[in-house]
Amino acid sequence: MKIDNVTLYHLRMPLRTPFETSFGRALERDCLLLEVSGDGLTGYGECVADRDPGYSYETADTAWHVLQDFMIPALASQEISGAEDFQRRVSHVRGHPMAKAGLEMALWDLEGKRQGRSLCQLLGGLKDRVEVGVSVGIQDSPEALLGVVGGYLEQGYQRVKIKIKPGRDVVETQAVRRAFPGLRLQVDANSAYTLEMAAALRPLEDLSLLLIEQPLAEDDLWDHHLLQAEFVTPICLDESILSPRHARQALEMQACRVINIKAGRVGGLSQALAIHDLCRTQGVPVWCGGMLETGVGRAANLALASLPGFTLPGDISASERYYAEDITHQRFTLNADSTITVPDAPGLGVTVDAKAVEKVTLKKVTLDVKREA
Ligand code: NPG
Repeated sequence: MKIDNVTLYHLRMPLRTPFETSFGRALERDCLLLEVSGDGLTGYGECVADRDPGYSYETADTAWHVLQDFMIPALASQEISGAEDFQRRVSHVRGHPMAKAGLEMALWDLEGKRQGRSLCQLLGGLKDRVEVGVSVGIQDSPEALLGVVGGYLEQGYQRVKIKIKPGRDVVETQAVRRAFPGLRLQVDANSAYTLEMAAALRPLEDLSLLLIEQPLAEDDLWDHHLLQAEFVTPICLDESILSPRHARQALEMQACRVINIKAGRVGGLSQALAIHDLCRTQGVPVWCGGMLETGVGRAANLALASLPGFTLPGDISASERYYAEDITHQRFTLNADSTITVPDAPGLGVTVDAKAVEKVTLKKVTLDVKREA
């Protein structure tokens, strides 16, 4: 691939309904859209860094800075041979996995379009539809939560994840379990507990949960190990796993029994693939996490989730669950069996709606990529 230029867009998308997690309540979702031109083609990527550093230290503004000043200049050359070459070029940038992942995604899209192959094919995905679930934010009361969960079940979602935080955990989860005894249910704490506080979560053990996601701090693998040793319910790590190395160490340390894979969090689809492969060899189930992506990132998540090791349903809901107006022409809809169909057109398999992008763009810049002789 020869890259001519990269356009960065900082988008702010209004959410259809507010989304509350243990780190805050969001009415809008920021992200960066990356448009990479080269070889007469255009590839798109989504960088999932948000406005605030709540989920991770990265924000849309830090990603903008690091992309503009360090990563995009590192593309200067005659040829980029693929994701491995890309990772090598940006290896001098410490951290900032979401920024890396956004740019890598655009290169995959470009490469897929060049070869006439879908991202699913490039990654080695096997399924043409993937099982999905819905992630439900913290609600004002257990009654309100039951109403929201019931609504999603009516729409056909067969797996539900509910967000929890200290004081808004056991009663809420018990209420959902009582109302929906056979539901595939899991909870997500987004790092809100300490090991001591997590003792309060013990009653969750009786609720046949699929997993408890990221109860403790992101940099605390060891306490997750101690907690997992006490719990029969599998602990799933999300924020703690920023690289294939972390995944290996977490498994060696028995800090979890399941891993949530998000390409953004781990520095790109190539790194997500490496974590998938590692977990698959060890028989550890993985599933595809979500970051309230637009149609661009959602397409990439569907391709990733089509890999054979993704044996649990992903946080990949239908487009209409998030945005009244998405930035792709394609809308992802839920099939009757709680699956979403994986795009099969070249690259990400979606086309970007320039008018829709314009409406939600806060700022935009086009950066020329220097050609080296
Ligand atoms: O369906 O995309 C989705 C949302 C899934 O709950 C979800 N994502 O902590 O995993 C998470 C959470 C999140 C959303 C994290 C936005 C960061 C930003």
